[in-house]
Order: sequence, then C-alpha cells, then structure tokens
Amino acid sequence: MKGFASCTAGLLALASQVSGHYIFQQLTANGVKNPAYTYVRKNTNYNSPVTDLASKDLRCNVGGASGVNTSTVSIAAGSSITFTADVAVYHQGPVSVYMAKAPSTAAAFDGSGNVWFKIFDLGPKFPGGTWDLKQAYTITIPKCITDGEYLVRIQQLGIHNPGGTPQFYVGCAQVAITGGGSSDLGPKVAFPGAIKATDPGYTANIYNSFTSYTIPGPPVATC
Ligand SMILES: *[C@@H]1O[C@H](CO)[C@@H](O)[C@H](O)[C@H]1NC(C)=O
Ligand SMILES: [Cu+2]
Repeated sequence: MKGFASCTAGLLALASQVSGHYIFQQLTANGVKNPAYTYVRKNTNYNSPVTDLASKDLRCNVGGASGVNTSTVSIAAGSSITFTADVAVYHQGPVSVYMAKAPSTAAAFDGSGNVWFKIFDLGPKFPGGTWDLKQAYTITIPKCITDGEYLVRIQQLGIHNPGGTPQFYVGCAQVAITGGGSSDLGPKVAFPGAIKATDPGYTANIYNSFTSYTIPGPPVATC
C-alpha cells in the first residue's frame, strides 16, 4: 500500500480482503497463459505504483528497465494477447496499452525515446462513469505493424483519490511480431513525458459531476 490516504477510496470495499495492489505479471499469447514473469518484466517494487510523472519507471515499472531475465514470445500481427494481474484491478481509472519497436532486441530495450504508440484505451462508461475493472485485459496487436521485436506496455492509472497523486500500475511484455505489414504507427510519445500533471484525465474528479472523461496520452493508433 502506498499510504492509507491515497488508497482509502478504493480500499473500503477491499478492507476484508488481502491488502495489496495489483501487479501485471502474466501474458497470454498464442492461446497459452504463461507463468508470471515469463514474458512480462519482473518489477522490484512489489505492488506499489509509480507516482512520479518524471520517472523512467513509468515505462516498464520499477526494476523493469532491463529485459535480460525475460523471454520474448513470437506472435502474429493481428493476434490477441492478454495481460493478467495477480489480483483484479480495483482503483478506478483508465487502462491503456502502448507498443514500442526495439532498435535491436526487446530484451535489450529500455523503452527510451519518442517510441511509444498507443494501441488500446479503456475508459469509463457514461452515464454513470463506471469503470470496467478486471484482472485481465485482452488487446489485439495491430495487423499492419512491421515485423520485429517490441515492448508492449500496459498502464492502469488509478485516479480514485482526487486531489491526491494518481497511481500508475505498469508492466512491459516482450514480443516478436511476425506476419505484419509495413505501417509505422503513431503518433509516438516518450515516457516520461507523455502524461502531464495538467492533463484533464489526470486531474479528473471521478466523484463530482463526472459526465465525461479524456484518457491521457495520444490517440489510439489505427492501421
Ligand atoms: C536477473 O536475475 C538475476 C538472478 O536472479 C539477478 O541477480 C539480476 O539482478 C536480474 N537482473 C535484472 C536486470 O533483473
Ligand atoms: Cu491503493
């Protein structure tokens, strides 16, 4: 837990359960749900979020800068993958997934530079402003991207505590894309940098006149 105050809103419902945040650990690829940290980089901050908008840890979580201990899975462009967390996400906020092509191997890539394009956004449903909080999120890899090795980064942004510091729950999987096309998707952004403290989706108060929401970051890239 980050601190009681920052977790209170989401914790009330969870008080009788195990106290702990969620960590994206498992990747399902080619229809196989793999053990934790096979293809997802292992973090070293247990289940704490990243809260510093200027931190490089926003890329692949604390301890996730290197992929030397992580395998890379070969998947077809256009196929689906699933990120599964150890426990279901319970702090309200959007889920986004980004990809970045590695200059060489995914394992050797730290995710630096203006390299990340977004492939998935999941925001609240209106009216009501309800969030689809789950333990597993499935996304489709764009069919048109070029073959090669990529990092796939999932980000859940906890904005459950308006006025407090939003919490980033992130993790990176390593994939090698086959059967792709010729598109260099964008726009591309950098982490840190892509999300600013003034972004409406970062400062939103989800409990007060919550009638619309803009997910932080660039638009989802399309083929
Ligand atoms: C890789 O695993 C070894 C052995 O567990 C560990 O000592 C090392 O710190 C790990 N490296 C990274 C970058 O996680
Ligand atoms: Cu919390």
